[in-house]
Amino acid sequence: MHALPLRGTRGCAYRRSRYSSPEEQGSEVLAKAPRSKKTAPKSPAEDSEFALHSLQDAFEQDSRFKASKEQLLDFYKQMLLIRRFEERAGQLYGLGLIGGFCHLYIGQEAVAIGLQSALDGDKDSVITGYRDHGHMLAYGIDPKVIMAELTGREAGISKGKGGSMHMFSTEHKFYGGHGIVGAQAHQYNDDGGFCLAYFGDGAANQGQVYETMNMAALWKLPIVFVVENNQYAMGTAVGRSSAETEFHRRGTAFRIPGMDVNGMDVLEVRQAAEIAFKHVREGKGPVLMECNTYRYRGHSMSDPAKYRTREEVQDIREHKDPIEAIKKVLLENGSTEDELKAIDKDIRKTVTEAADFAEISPEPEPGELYTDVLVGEY
Ligand SMILES: Cc1ncc(C[n+]2csc(CCOP(=O)(O)OP(=O)(O)O)c2C)c(N)n1
Ligand SMILES: [Mg+2]
Repeated sequence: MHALPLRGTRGCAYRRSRYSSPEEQGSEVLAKAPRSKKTAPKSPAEDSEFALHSLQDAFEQDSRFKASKEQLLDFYKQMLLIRRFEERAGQLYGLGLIGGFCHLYIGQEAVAIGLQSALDGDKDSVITGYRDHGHMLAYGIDPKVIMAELTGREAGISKGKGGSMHMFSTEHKFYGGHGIVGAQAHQYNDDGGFCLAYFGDGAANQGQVYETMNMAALWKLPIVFVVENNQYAMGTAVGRSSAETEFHRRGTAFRIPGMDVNGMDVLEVRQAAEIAFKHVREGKGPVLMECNTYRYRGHSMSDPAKYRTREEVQDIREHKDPIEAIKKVLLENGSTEDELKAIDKDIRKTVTEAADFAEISPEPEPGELYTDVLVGEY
């Protein structure tokens, strides 16, 4: 069986060498480069106070978000909506109602919900790869519109032209839904917001990711890079494709602080979001966050996932499932099984309505092929 690290809960493994704080490095460095905290360094290279582990240290001191009962319920509902939506999407694909590719987000729900629940919807933007249904649902967008997109209908969020892989909502500052993995960085608009740029463990091995990190750090761009490490890139396990499987360390060369997060725990992800988002909002430059998670289904609907054992998946489902984890917290906080069952029933109804809507909605007119292909501004 492939040894799954599913890290994020272990102690901080950063080496405190030349990137340690001046206090840690001793008086020699202190004498060389005392810097007033008020003066922003011209470039990251001049920042003698840079510490790769700085955010991780703060995170590990208090790594779980203190959610109110209402917030806990909200996280549960949103994660369950993604789960039930994706299960239904899988069925619709099986029935031939979804054409093209279809990549499900089952197992990874805590990542999108933990992070996006901390965004400022008026300012912050999101960009991601093709495994994007969950990120769209995290905005609270009507599931009908998303399901209609999957089935290529006019009522879909990209008017049926994007399908599963290319969903956009400029209204929500959600810029995709991209097939070319790893090219998901976003330029600074000087609007006070920041960009959450998701990519996978496989995408993280491409050169342009590091070109992007270099420029983002040099220009101190407000961006949080999130590696959704779901342990596989198509059929290749991380350990077989990545020389450095601790993706949060990969910003070291650019002086981008890293965070190692348990992506199966929505409260941890949300707490990490609080710390990382504060950092970028304060103009301190990019953060590289690794969320350790797992996808239960194959890479796409056409992948039988023969490269791993059923036991491996079952083990994660039984012991690490993000929805079961939040359910446990809710039950400990006074929710009842009946209450949670009623929520599930409601969500199933919403998803059935979305699927019915998608099935009966008309397809776009052929003329739609020529609209929104090139945009003047966005
Ligand atoms: C630039 C580029 N190279 C290769 C591909 C083919 N491809 C599609 S998905 C994928 C694996 C991506 O894995 P990962 O980044 O871990 O994302 P996950 O599917 O696990 O969410 C590859 C190599 C592509 N779409 N774009
Ligand atoms: Mg992956």
